[in-house]
Amino acid sequence: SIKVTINGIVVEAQPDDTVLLAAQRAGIKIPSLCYLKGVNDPAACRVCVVEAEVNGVPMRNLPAACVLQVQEGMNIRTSTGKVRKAVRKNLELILANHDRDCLTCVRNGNCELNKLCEEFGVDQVPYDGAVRERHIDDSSYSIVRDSGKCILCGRCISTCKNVQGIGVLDYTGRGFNTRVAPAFEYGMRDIDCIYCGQCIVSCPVAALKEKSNIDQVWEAIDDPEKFVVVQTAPAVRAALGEEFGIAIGTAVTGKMVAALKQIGFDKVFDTNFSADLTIMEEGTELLQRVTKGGVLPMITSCSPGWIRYCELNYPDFLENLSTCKSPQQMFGAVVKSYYAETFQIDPKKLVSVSIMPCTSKKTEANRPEMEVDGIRDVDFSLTTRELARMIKQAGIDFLSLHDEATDSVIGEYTGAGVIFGASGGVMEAALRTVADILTGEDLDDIEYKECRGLEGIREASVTLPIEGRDTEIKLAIAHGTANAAKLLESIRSGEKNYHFIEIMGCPGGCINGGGQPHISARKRMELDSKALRSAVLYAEDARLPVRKSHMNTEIQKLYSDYLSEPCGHKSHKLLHTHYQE
Ligand code: HC1
Ligand code: SF4
Repeated sequence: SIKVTINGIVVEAQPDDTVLLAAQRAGIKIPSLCYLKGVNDPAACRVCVVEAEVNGVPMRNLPAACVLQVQEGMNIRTSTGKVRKAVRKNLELILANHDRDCLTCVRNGNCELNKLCEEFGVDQVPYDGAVRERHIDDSSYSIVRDSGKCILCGRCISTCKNVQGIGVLDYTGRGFNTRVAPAFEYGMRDIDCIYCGQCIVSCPVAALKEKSNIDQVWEAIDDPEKFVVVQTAPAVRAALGEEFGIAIGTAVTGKMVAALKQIGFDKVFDTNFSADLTIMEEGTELLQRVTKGGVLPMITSCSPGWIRYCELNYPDFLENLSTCKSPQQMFGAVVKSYYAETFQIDPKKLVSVSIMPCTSKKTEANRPEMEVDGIRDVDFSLTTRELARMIKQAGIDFLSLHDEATDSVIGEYTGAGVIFGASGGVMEAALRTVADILTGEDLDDIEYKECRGLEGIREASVTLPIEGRDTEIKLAIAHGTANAAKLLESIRSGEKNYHFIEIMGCPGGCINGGGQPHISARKRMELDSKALRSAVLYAEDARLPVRKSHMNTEIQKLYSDYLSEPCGHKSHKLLHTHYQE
């Protein structure tokens, strides 16, 4: 290791550390806006400048700590008058070309620029010239891009290109008029964006945000003619609390249900229920494909970002996709058929709302094929962040809420449904059911640990008795579309073959979806939010009395009273879909 001195403290650093990282390990915070751990280090914002000398010789200018490599004998000062003045000046320059309507900004309260301006005492913007032309693109169902808020840090560009392997955003224009935009300034609707929202969660300001549907949902709740039901995705409970100051990695399931009831939803359900339903359908589909010579590997179809990625980039794999709709859509279809019939509610008066950790779910809910006999499965899909805003608008004191439970007859769920929200969870949930069905037993060994973790691509195999013969079933899991591409290439080339694959569009799965609460770049250096949020779901699974989808009694009743059997005629009409080339 290398010894450097930072603000008089001797710090042990690794040879390839930057000064920013070495300082962070020593508990010294250096401000920064463009740096994002593991994603972006372009020295674009120049807010992380420091004074540096090596063996007593001062370095020229003020180097940026995010790209400055540590050297033996380096002496760094992070808060001299010269540094503070430079930081303030750079912040002022950023503000000069930034829309400053902070009071009406969706990031008010968690804007990283605002926070630094406060910390550095920026109390005026002395540059009063022309500002960049503002362009707001709300052409897609999912994402709004506002060039007036953009500070050109490049975090979204790097995330889209490097993390997701997509690259639809880039710098365009020159000098003062530089902007971040899709090529030829196309609208977000018209490009190969998969609406994953990873660019939103990496944005330090409000240049990227979800397209909000809060107002339509309030309107439906206020309308006495409407019966408004809500479902919450598995991953929401693992992160919603963060919006109310609760530590990352804390479950708020019961409070979330209580808040939804106070907001005024007529019934509160859980997407975990339809995650269990998905396992019944998808598990059956897998067994049919394996025994009847269907297309293999079968690939999961719950993640709409992944589905769009596949449609746009790997159409030769469309036959491999499970025909199952996602749990979000299955839930909507069941609410407007089975539930409506059971309680004799006119499906036209039913409004089905979902709370998702995802921005792509908004686009999925609006896909033309996501309806049955002209009735939409899901009318409005909100992000976790939007739900937090509704809770605040309703004046609910979230922290003091008492836990409440979901409504019946489509509200029960098992541990298998809960873990859908973490990468590998759908695979593990499916194995629990498929193994029981094939062995005819109620197996105790249900924690498939090889499915868990955050490695980008994971492989596993299980041996199961299929048609009287012990058969090895080969499995793979990928999360984040860059990893999905790698996995698909290895299958295309013939290097690998599998029976069953889980792919989620976002790195880490839904717990790290593009609709989840923002985590500042600084926080991301300190903790692993993906691991912490995933742990919430695995802990909830372990606590639940029933942990296998086929043992969900309300799912059993749904089949006996209504659907008859998995992958039967009614299921195909309500719960399965097709894909677009
Ligand atoms: Fe997901 Fe899914 S797990 S896709 O990540 O299959 O969004 O949480 O709701 O639909 O269940 C998201 C999460 C979610 C679906 C389920
Ligand atoms: Fe790229 Fe995803 Fe953002 Fe679209 S939503 S621009 S694919 S990161």
